[in-house]
Amino acid sequence: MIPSVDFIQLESISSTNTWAKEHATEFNTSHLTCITAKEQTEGRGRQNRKWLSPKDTNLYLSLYFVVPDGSSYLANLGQIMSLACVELLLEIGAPARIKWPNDILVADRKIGGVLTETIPIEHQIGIILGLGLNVNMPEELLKTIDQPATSLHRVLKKTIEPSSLIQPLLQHFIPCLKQLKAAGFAPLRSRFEELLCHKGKKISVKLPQKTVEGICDSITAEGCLKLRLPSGHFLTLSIGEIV
Ligand code: BT5
Repeated sequence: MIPSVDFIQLESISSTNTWAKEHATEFNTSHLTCITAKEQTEGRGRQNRKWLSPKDTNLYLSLYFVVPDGSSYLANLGQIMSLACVELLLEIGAPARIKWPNDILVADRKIGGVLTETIPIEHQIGIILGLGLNVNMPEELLKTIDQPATSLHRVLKKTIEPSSLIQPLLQHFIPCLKQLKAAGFAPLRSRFEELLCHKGKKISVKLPQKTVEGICDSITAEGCLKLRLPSGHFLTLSIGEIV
């Protein structure tokens, strides 16, 4: 069943993920709650990195929903958000790709990122799936980011109203979520792999203790990255950051 969606549109807040966490008990758990803000004063990336979130320029969105305790696909939720976002970007003409596990790039520059957080609730897990997507980010601000970054405005040479992307994003995300819940990541695997920006390329992956190098070979049915090492052996990674 496609869940109903409750929309909450906010002006300026610290972070849509933080706000969703703080208000989670107020949401209808049989629905999907979609929270967006026009500005984030403390937008967050992973490992408490900063997500630049100026007013009235980009999309800052968090989805809140619950899944059963012990669900095996928690690590794939961020991946299907990046998959849905890339499908949306392709639809509107931006040649987007996924940087495993869930960054969104256009022409090797970061255009969006996903932050997945969870909260325990009785017999269930509350999921907060945050997406930041640069829509009309000014060039001066893009330059202040400490890695190559881009925006839809730069790629498509036009201004887009960020809120106009919410419905089309959900139209891609909801069927992916439905499929993930019903059959796991396996049916989504090949499309996800097809959209990788590094497939077949030499990459370095930063792990908690060390960095490994190899060829980005494929994605497993669980969404892990299969790396072909210089020795010819394969290493399957469930976490890590391509650097
Ligand atoms: C991410 O983290 O890519 C996840 C970003 C998620 C942001 C959304 S916005 C809605 C929701 N509410 C939140 O508070 N967060 C979520 P990570 O992979 O750690 O990337 C962070 C890094 O990306 C930073 O260290 C910068 O290098 C770069 N960065 C920061 N702001 C950026 C921006 N607007 N566009 C592109 N890159 C950016």
